[in-house]
Amino acid sequence: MCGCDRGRPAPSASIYTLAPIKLPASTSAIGMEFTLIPAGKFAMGEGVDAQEVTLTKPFQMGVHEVTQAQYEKVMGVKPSKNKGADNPVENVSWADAVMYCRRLSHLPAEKAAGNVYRLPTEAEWEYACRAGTKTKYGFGENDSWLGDYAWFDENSGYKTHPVGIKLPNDWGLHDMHGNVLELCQDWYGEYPSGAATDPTGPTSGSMRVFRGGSFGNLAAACRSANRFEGGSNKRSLSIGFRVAMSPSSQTNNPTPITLPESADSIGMKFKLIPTGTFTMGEGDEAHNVTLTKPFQMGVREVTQEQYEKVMGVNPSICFDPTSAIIYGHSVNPADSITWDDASAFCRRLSALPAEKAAGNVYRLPTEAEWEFCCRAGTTTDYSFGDDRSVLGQYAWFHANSEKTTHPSIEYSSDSRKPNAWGLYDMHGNVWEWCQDWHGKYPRGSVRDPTGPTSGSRRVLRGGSWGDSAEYLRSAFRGRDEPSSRRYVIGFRVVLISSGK
Ligand SMILES: [Ca+2]
Ligand SMILES: [Ca+2]
Repeated sequence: MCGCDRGRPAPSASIYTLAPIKLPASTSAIGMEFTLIPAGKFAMGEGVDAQEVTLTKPFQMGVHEVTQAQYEKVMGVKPSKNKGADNPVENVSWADAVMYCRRLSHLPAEKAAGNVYRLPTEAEWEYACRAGTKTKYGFGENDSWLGDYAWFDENSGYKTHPVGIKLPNDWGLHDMHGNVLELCQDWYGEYPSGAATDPTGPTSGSMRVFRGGSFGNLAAACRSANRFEGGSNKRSLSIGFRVAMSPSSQTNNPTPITLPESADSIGMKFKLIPTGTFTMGEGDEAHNVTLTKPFQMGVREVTQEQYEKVMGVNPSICFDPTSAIIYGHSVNPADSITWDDASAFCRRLSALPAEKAAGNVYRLPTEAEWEFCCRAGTTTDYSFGDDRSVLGQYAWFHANSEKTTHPSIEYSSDSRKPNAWGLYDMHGNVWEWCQDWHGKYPRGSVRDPTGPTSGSRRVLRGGSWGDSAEYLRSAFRGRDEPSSRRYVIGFRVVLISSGK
């Protein structure tokens, strides 16, 4: 890119920590340009809020905001109000942008290359915007230069303009200031206090982060550190996005969080799940769900041993002779359990003297609780990312199960990996009954949903040892009649306190 320094004084060493550098460039299958952003350390935020942030992994950042042509190529629709093939796409929500990233990642050429597209984290966005600067803008402090770099309220005519007309920053990125506000991956929240490494924002929230200001904002609102917030479904003609890209090998490790753990009188373990808001479902069904009450989620599926202890019978068909020899009983998940059986198990377990004395009440998870726990803060197809090639590390499914369930205990050597909240087999092993009747999701944002008041089938989640990868996705909804008894179906339970 030539002409980068036009209209701007030579940078002084006291303002710039890095001289302009030419970073490696690349292009996606649909012609989107990227620049490789190096790993590094920077001061995020401004004034008293500034925090040292370290980004340990290099990533590719879109050189431009996603254009209307690039959006239409992947999504097949033209939602923008201010039309122009090379103008940034706008009038898209956070949920739309996430779906765009997912579909782009699934294009055959991108999958083959192992490219996973996503929204940048807020830290990545600011790091890329600053491009090594510590100043108000990515080019320095002077408001009067902003017009060379950005479309904002003084020069935009109150509309978007084709991307890439204004000067790029020192890392070659255009329109980081102005044109459209850019969606970030994170929930909006207070920054963590102290230094942070690869921060991804709060684990839950009600608002998403938008950055960089837009054609409609004053200069000051376009600052590198300025934050906007809005709901996941908010659409506006000043909101668009750019995408980041990482190789699939880098996107499989959401940061694990250690939640408080407890055990009950029959040896089941539970994690205390925090309250929070998340985007449930996918595509047109995506909607914000807020869970206002903490609950404890079973770390694993209920085992055959635990089921028999409470119910006196074991209807399971899958049997693991090795575990029976080693442990004296089958520690595989209970299978061939009807919804009615699973509900009866919860009632009987709650009525055991030790459980009553402890004030413990058991029930099936609601569908919303189940998906919240399965996602563990992620927005990807699976709780570990979008890369199906590593599904076998986390789940028993048709490709690795050898047509049976597998032990559901912590000391099993062939246990699959847990999700970031320490929950096992949310994907695969056995389908898990949820409390809800199956039905259409409500529209808009909801709190503590419990599903339709009546129906003919109950919700099943997570897929099983007999299913292909598609059915194991965090958002995939299975369903069956409450009396259905199939050897791919089991359950896990939620524990709440009766308040005693
Ligand atoms: Ca922008
Ligand atoms: Ca499961």
